[in-house]
Parts: sequence; C-alpha cells; structure tokens
Amino acid sequence: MCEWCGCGQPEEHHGHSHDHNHSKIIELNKSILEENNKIALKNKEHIEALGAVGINFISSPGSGKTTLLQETIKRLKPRTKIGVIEGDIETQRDAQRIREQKVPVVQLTTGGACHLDARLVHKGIHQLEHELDDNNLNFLFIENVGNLVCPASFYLGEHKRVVLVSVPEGSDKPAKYPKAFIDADLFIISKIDLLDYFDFSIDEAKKEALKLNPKLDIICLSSVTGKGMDEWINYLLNLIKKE
Ligand SMILES: Nc1nc2c(ncn2[C@@H]2O[C@H](COP(=O)(O)OP(=O)(O)OP(=O)(O)O)[C@@H](O)[C@H]2O)c(=O)[nH]1
Ligand SMILES: [Mg+2]
Repeated sequence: MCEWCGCGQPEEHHGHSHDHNHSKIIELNKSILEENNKIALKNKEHIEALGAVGINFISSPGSGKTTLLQETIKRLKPRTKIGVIEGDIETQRDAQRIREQKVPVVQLTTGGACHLDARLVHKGIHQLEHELDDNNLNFLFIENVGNLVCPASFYLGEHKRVVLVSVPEGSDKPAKYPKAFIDADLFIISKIDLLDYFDFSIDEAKKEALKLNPKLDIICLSSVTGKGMDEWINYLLNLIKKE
C-alpha cells in the first residue's frame, strides 16, 4: 500500500520505495511532484498546440462528472470541437458513454492508482491525436479518477480545474477536503434537483469554499433538469472567446 497517497498501489507505482525515513519520503514526494509538474507543463504546451483549452474535472466517485460531460457535449458539439480523456481505476465504461456521442475519447485506466498523473495524461493526449481528423480542438476535457483527495495534488497541464460536489455528498465537503478547492478555478455544485431531499446548504458550501479560495467561481447545476447548464456553457464558451 502506498502510504504517501493511500492509493492502495504497491510502492513502485510512484517510482519510490517506502523503505526509508520520513525526511527521505518528503524529499521523494517533492521530487515526484516536481517531475510531475515538468511533464504537466509539456502537456499544457501540447494542449495549446492542438488549439484547445484543457479542463480537469475532480470529484468524489459518482458526483456526476461523466453525466455533466455528456450533457455538455450535447450542447457544445454543434459549435465546438471536443476531445475527452477519461480516467478510471478500471473499465472503459465512461469512455464508452462519451463515445456514444461520437466525440474523440481515450480511456486511461490506472490499474489501482487513485489519480491521473501528468505522465499518463501525456500518453492519453498522444492516443487521442490518433482519433482526431485534424490536430485541432477547442476543448480537451479530462475526467479524473473519482477521488476528492489525491487528484488535487497532481497538476496535469490543464488551464482550468473544476471541482464538483453533488448535493447528496453534503455541504461540509469543501472544509473537509480543502486542497481540491484551494487549487481549483471553478466549483460546481451538482445534482441541485435533489436539494429538496438532502440537508445540503448551498450557502454553507459556497462560504466554506470561498474561505479557502476567494477567487473560486461557483456554478450550481443539475445535469438532469438542465438548471444552471446555460451558465456553465457560457463559462466554457468565454474560455475560447477570441479577443
Ligand atoms: N439526480 C441527479 N442525478 C445525477 C445528476 N448527475 C448525475 N447523476 C447520477 O449520478 C450517478 C453518477 O453519475 P456519473 O456521471 O457516472 O458520476 P461520475 O462522477 O462520473 O462517477 P465516477 O466516474 O465513478 O467518479 C448516475 O446514476 C447519474 O445518473 C444530476 O444532476 N441529478
Ligand atoms: Mg465518471
């Protein structure tokens, strides 16, 4: 078990051994993240060379990332070019859901690791290029592995990081999982069609998230009813608006 991120992977997964003292672990963790960041910056250049804005979706399992992507693609596909990288521990299921909408998609499976890292995404971008008619995209959506902890530590080269919390999860999540919010650009409160059935407080979630990151944009939406989707789509379109 990797004690560094608790991902349940053997220690080789992060390229380091746990047979050492604490300060060495900190040093190694630092160098792993530095190495990751270097590759992530290359990914960013690569995404820009495709003409795209890269968006990394982070949330707990089941918060509605893939459903939101499906609804987003429905609305944006007629006017923009979209590519998707799906990250999961196992299965091709999310990629299959996206493929049904006839957009280029690559499924990355981590085989146990609880997050995507820049090296894996680098591979994913190359695989995705094989699926493109021309090397040209407006958006590259990256759905991270469902987990509100570890993905927050790994920059993938994205331009915007979106963190989701769904209504059934509870409005205490920003305070309890701060890193995911500190480094995010946009906080989406998802499944707002369920507000009548859960004691979720939008005010509390917003307040706690803004305390951690005053620059955070916040959108409340439901992929099922479509409420809030226009605001989300406008947020995305503004990212690719040419000056
Ligand atoms: N009521 C309601 N259900 C939703 C909404 N969005 C997604 N769901 C449901 O929530 C469940 C999980 O949705 P997914 O989109 O698969 O969630 P995910 O975040 O991609 O899950 P992982 O990839 O496993 O982390 C599915 O049963 C969806 O139909 C929503 O806005 N409202
Ligand atoms: Mg999913």
